[in-house]
Amino acid sequence: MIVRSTQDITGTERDIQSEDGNWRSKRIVLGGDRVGFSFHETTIQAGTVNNFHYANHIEAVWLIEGEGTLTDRETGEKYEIGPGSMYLLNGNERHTVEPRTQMRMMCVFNPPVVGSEVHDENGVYPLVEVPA
Ligand code: 9YT
Repeated sequence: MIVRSTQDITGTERDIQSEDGNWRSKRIVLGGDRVGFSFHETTIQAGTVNNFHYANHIEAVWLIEGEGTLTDRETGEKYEIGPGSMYLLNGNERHTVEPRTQMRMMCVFNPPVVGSEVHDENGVYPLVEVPA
């Protein structure tokens, strides 16, 4: 069994800030834990525009706090999301998150994020294998 708390993660290499300062993510479970998924708490600043594309990963997001607009850039469809909303990127969709108030969300990635990934210029994470 693994037990962790926010205090164990805050300020460590598991606590990631985006280069533009728009979001911060605490990576609670990572590939190195060898359970087949990673689990993150992400906060995104109000008033920001965030283009994401996880080309190599499926992501589920459960929004706990904050509200704003989610745009599926594959279809142009827009969704108003708030506490209790979930979105599942089961088609590796390019998408944009625009919080009107600060969002806090719990995110699951399959395959797991290993921890060293940074977004490339397209907002894509490379697929990084967990070392054997
Ligand atoms: C909202 C969202 O896509 N979060 C993903 C996780 C976060 N960007 C991270 O941990 O890198």
